[in-house]
Amino acid sequence: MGDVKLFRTWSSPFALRIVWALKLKGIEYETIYEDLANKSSLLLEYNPVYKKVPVLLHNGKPICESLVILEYIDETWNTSTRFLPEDPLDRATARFWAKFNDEKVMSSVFHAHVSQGVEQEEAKDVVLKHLNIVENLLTGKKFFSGETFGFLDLVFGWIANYLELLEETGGIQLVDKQRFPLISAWKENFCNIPVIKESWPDREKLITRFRLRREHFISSAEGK
Ligand SMILES: N[C@@H](CCC(=O)N[C@@H](CS)C(=O)NCC(=O)O)C(=O)O
Repeated sequence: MGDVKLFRTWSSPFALRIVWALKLKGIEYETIYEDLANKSSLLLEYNPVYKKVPVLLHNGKPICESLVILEYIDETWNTSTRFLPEDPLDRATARFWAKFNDEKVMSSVFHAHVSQGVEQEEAKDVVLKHLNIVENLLTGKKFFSGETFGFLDLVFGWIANYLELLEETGGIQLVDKQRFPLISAWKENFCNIPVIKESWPDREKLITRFRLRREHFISSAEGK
């Protein structure tokens, strides 16, 4: 199916979705690691609008935005297991929840991670409200789409690892087994998949990165 290249960073949770998808589909690809402090001219050429990773290059043609890339991979390499369901209503529903994850869940967690005091308490309430919605989505299911792994597991996958590191480095407690039993059970099922298990970035490196992220945001807010 041609030449596949992935522009990513070692830590991006959005890029990790694509790594998982490519590996699960058994697609050979080359990785190009970007330094976001000094973006390559190729990244700027291939993603001139957002200038972000991930970018997938397939036979020289760029595809940007992780959710778009996931769908592209699923449609292009469609002989093996499909990520998205066949039924149009189920597909639309999956896209709705993917958007909810990216626009609401992730952004509320990132905000709680870099805030302090009352602002952090308020931010935490917003995260918990979103996580309750995610918890309900998992009612009666092993994975987000049912018995088998699918598109939404790739989308919500960051919760299985990044979330606890953001909690640890942000001084907040969000997910525990009592409050979120279904997310906790899903997390275990998800992390047991070999491709997922083998692809997480180095834990200590991520902790250092998240500590720096929090310090950076707090000191810039204090400098205002
Ligand atoms: N909506 C984008 C988000 C990607 C994103 O935020 N990537 C970050 C790395 S985690 C990035 O490249 N940031 C560079 C920048 O903001 O300049 C997607 O789903 O692909």
